[in-house]
Amino acid sequence: MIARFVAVSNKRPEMSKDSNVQNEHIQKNQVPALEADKTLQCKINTLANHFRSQFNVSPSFFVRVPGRVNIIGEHIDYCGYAVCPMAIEQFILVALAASEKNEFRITNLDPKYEDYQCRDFKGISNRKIEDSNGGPDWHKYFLCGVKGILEAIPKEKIPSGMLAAVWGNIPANSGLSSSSALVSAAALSTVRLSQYSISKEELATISASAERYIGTQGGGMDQAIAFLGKAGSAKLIEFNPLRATDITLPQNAVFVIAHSLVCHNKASTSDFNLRVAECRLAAQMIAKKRIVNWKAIQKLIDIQKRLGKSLEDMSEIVVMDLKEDPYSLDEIREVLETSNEELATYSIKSMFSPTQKYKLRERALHVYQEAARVIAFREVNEDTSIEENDKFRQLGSLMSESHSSLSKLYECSHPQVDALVNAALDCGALGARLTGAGWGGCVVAITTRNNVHTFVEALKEKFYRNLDLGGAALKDLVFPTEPYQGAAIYNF
Ligand code: ADP
Ligand code: NG1
Repeated sequence: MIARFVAVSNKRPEMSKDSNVQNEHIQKNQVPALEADKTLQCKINTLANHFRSQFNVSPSFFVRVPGRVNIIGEHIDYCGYAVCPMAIEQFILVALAASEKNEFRITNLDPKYEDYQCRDFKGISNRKIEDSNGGPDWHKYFLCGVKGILEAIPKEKIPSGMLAAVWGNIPANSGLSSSSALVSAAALSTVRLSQYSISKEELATISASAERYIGTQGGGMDQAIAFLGKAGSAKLIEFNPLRATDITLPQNAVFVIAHSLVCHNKASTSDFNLRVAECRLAAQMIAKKRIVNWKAIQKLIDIQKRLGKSLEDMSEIVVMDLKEDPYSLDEIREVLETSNEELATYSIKSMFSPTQKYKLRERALHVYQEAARVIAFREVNEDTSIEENDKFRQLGSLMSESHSSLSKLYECSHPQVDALVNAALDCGALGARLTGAGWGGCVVAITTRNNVHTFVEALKEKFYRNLDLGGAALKDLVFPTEPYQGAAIYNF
């Protein structure tokens, strides 16, 4: 159970300087309650009308949680390494009210997402959120967030029931973190209904664990930036403990998001979990070779710390300790001197075919080199002695190298994503890479403020001209983005 750190009292305490500082700290750590601007208010009103039409009562508050674009540091959060995302303007909005009955009812403004209800709201904490073929139903992501909070708060704080209406404009299955925005919004909605106080960091951590109920073993990047995102600033997100530090990007830098027109639902295939398992196995195989208790090693960062080596040293160790060819399960069992049962408990943790091959060397090399690129990206940004043109060139190269590694070593790109990255570079981007889990989805490109318009128009012409856009507007497929505010609550 998590600690409650805001004591509710009717009596206003005497304020010392110290308690002022403490209160400021507590407020900084809480999800803010904000006033909606005109555009958001419009959406709030539309969602409120839908809510009333479904539930015959008015919502009592709204939560808004943004998607994110990851600028650099892909597929390394679950290995323990820092990443560099920023929250984006697109978001999930939820309208909420408590229900006096022990029920859960959820509806979506978009009719393609079917309404769902169940009787036992309180029982969600004990429910298994099972997977289904072809990807989970949308309401299951919401249930993950609810379940995460119901497990974390005291029993007496559990709300009687919940009525919720959802709307969102983060392109789904596209690497911009629509699923985590939905899970995090559900967690925030539940905690706000319970009137229990939980810091942004704790909410991020609970939401990250809760999303694993859907079946994918992600890191905590998406939920962290959803809560800790800040307008005007990309963040370096570090784990264990979770920390978010501002990254000051060059003032003239603009990041453009472009959709490859290929969608991929992470939870509908084993691709994502296979990468997580390969990284864990790579770390354990290195541990075994270097006489470290392999069962105590879960992440590539664990073995790096245990050996006390630099990231560059780790790349060399990977090449020395792991063979080039993929490993079979038999070979892994032999090296680790273990059984299938132990592998299922300590290493693989998902169901894969017995004939599955594991590409340990390539995956581990990507992770250590990508972690080093994140450090370099931050250092280039902070280095005031680098002239602006050179800074752009270096940042762009790091992003493009990241893509090449994701495509070749991590094999999580897609031919259409590679084509989009190349088109972006041909149209004058200084660097471009896939963002998010991959196997489709979006790319992020870096350009300058002066060139952004020309770049976007050129890319529309070069990449999208002869493609079937499936009814989407070009402005929603390729657009510049700015770092946006993290999650917020809006009273009604
Ligand atoms: P992403 O990379 O966007 O996080 P995922 O494949 O992990 O993509 O998850 C996307 C899933 O999240 C969708 O298939 C859908 O179930 C859910 N989702 C996303 N946006 C919405 C929305 N606006 N309303 C309801 N469900 C949504
Ligand atoms: P997407 O699918 O883009 O939201 C996923 C993981 C992240 C991270 C990235 C790859 C979840 C919820 N998200 O993001 O933690 O591992 O892939 O960098 O699993």
